[in-house]
Amino acid sequence: MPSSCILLSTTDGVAEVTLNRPDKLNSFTRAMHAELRAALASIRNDTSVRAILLTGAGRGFCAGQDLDDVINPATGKPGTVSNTLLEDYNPLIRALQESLLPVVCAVNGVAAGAGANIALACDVVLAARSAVFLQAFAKIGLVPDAGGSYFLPRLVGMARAKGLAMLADKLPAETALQWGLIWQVVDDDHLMEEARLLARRLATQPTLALGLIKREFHASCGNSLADQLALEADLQSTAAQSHDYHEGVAAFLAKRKPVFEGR
Ligand code: T3D
Repeated sequence: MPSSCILLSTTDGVAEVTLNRPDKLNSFTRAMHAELRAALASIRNDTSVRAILLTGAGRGFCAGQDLDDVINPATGKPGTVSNTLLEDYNPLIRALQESLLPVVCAVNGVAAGAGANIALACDVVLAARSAVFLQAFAKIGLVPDAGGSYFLPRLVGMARAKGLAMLADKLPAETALQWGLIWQVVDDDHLMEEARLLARRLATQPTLALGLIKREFHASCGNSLADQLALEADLQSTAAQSHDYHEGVAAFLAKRKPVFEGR
């Protein structure tokens, strides 16, 4: 039986997805993309799941595209990249961003090329203290993809985004935190424990509202203030119809902890 490139397990409302090609630093082949798509589809169909945790097996998080997998056997040279971008990476980045669930990423080691940008597409990114982020593209004559040219300027500003992409130097996790690229740095030995705690906490929150928060913030990057205010009013009226809003107010008034059901 072929070994699985993606591991999926669900506990306490959290679907933990592990990129699992540790010998190749979890770099992506097309087969691995297909497995990840299937895992995300099964998460979408599982109503018990209220948060996703993405991480990597072994010493790396993800080294981006598997550079062996791009070689056309007939020519011995890299083939066209557009298929894998249009059919694999772009849908993956959109699936992470458009998921109605909060997506936590535990960057357990190097995150390079598309691997770095997959992490940035998640909602809350924790990194091991030893992890590094690397926009490796320019080192092999490519440009940032998998959303890198979208996320980087928005997260760290144009000057740092250009420096990261053009120089393709390793950015240590601590600097990534200082620059606002990620949420938290955790000692290596405690990364998964902290990430699971955080994901489990998110899984007990008002899931519908968290999904709407994602929509609000993602739209804000391209909206005028007037459009954003209108969107807030629209999404707030949806949130206000939820069970969890009624529960939140009732719990506050009764001075007790709310029990959110995610609907
Ligand atoms: O289709 C398209 O091309 C378009 C899509 C593009 C998206 C992209 O992501 S382009 C960017 C691709 N990624 C890279 O260029 C990163 C390549 N990797 C590295 O630069 C280094 O491996 C790292 C800086 C990430 C880590 O370095 P280090 O010294 O810690 O590890 P290593 O020894 O280089 O790697 C360990 C093993 O993983 C090694 O295999 P081996 O020799 O033990 O059998 C290495 O070849 C393998 N590996 C690492 N990255 C990749 C890879 N194998 C295939 N593809 C990789 N990307």
